[in-house]
Amino acid sequence: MTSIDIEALARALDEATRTGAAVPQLTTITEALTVEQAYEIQHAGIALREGRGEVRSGVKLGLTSKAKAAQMGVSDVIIGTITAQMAIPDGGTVDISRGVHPRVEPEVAFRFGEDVPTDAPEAQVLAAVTHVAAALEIIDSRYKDFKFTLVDVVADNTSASGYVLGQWIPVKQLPEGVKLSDLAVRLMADGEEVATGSTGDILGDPWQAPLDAHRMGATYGHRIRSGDVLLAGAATAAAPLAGRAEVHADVAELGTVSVRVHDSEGGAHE
Ligand code: OOG
Ligand code: MG
Repeated sequence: MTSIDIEALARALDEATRTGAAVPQLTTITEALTVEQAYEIQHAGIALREGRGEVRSGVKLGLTSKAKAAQMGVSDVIIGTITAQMAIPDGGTVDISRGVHPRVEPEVAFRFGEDVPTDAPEAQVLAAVTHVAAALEIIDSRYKDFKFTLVDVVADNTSASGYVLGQWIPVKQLPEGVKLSDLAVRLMADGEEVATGSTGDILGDPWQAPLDAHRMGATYGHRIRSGDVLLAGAATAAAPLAGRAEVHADVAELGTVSVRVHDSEGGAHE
């Protein structure tokens, strides 16, 4: 058995995240890499960020929509960690100059109001969710051509790069009859409709996301704490950000969330 240098692989991905220079897929170098080792690499990468002062803000799920899984050729839900430094205020600006090939996706986000123990029953997980919002996630695979296996993308912290949260709505204040499982979603870029879908495309129902995050997190070492944000997953395929100036998502009943795009180095993206 070949030994795998978890720290070295985490450092290589971390370097790519900071410079915008893509790295080869880990699985082309280390074929035998397991999902468990990939999550260890992911956690080691987060530790590097924390060493630079970043603060964990929650978790995200990926590959939760059929369109997305098909786009990436991967078919299992994955979990990653987000930090407060990845957050961009609603209407704020994202600088994509250090991105490899950043993309944006319309999502639904949840917020937890209490810690959730790993052995909590489903009802307790759901009861811990206090708020919901429309969100944009910015993803950016550190691998060349945005190509990866499940193991690769797990090690790469599920391509997490940035996120924008719309107005938080207390779950208890959602109008009666509003079902999160069936809200229209539209992704707009510079006045052009680039994708449409439904919140039902997120795991069939976004309310499945807290349960999956809890289950996956218990297995792979992601705790859910009070105040955590959960990015539930994309409702449509992702759209490239390069060359765009303004992007927003409209989610029926939840509202609009927007971001301006700035490329301070003039667009040397793949
Ligand atoms: C993996 C991350 C996918 C989502 O919402 O499905 C993701 C990728 O496509 O690079 O964040
Ligand atoms: Mg996403």
